Amino acid sequence: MTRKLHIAAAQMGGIHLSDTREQAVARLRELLRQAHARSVKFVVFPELALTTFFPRKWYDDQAEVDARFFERDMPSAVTQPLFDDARRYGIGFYLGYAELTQEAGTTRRFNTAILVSPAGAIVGKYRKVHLPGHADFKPQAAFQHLEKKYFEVGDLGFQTWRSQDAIIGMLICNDRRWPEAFRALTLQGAELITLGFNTPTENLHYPEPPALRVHHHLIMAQAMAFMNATWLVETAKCGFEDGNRMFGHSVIVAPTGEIVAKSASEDDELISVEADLDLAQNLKKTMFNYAAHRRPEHYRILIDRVGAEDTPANR
Ligand code: ING
Repeated sequence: MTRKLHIAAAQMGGIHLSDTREQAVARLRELLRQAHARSVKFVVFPELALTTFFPRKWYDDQAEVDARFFERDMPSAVTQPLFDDARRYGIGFYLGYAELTQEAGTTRRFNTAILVSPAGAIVGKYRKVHLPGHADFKPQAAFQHLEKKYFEVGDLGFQTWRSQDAIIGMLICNDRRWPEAFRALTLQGAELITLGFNTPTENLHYPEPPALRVHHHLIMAQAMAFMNATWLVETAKCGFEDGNRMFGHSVIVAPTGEIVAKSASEDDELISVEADLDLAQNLKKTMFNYAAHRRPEHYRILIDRVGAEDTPANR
């Protein structure tokens, strides 16, 4: 008897600076309603799903950033209706948002995702480890990418949780460019990895063809799912946000590395698949049987070295 879980990526179009949290939550609730209508049981919402991608802009006043873009409570009065709907439908979900918290008298700020059970309880939290971009203002750049300014590096590591008869792991956006993150989760048995993203169509550093950025996104998703023998749901917030474009191409990838569902728009759009959670069994017993084939005694360099160090001239 194989374990089936009807999963979905609930892609969002842009959220503008003038949009309210209530408007964003209303869109998430509509996507959840559509998911329920299709008998979906688990939904992955995007990264920073409650606000515009604010790290594209420099703000001098941190108090303004905290007030406009961060959540102090989750759920809050504004997001509670989403949790209530999910509980009523019996749907679990992943939600990305900007987390502000007080820990030991210090204000901490993270790019966060939570895993919520069909009972509406938060069963897991992940704080984004791989923060791309920069912390300084780049006057020459068409837009900024200030995740290193607004967020701390996540302090919860790469964890997995059992929920809905599956072992689920969470990542966020830039994490999908770092194979170590997927291996850390699947070494804990992750069989469904969830990832929300907000990826600019343009590269702020150099004129990279937009089609090439999408190509990178698609090959990484297929490769990471296959090489880690896991289902992978990657959900975009995309389209135009105050004139700044981000690409869509939300995908659901099977452990075989095949894209089994992909969004066709840059708007709010639900894509779903009845996933066989046991599809990876053969891969895990043979090709990607970690215990049989991995050789960590030769991997020390992966832990001991951060940046690349060129081979010595005399080698
Ligand atoms: N966005 C982008 C991402 O990793 C990025 C940032 C794009 C970094 C392209 C490097 C190259 O998809 C987020 N939010 O991480």
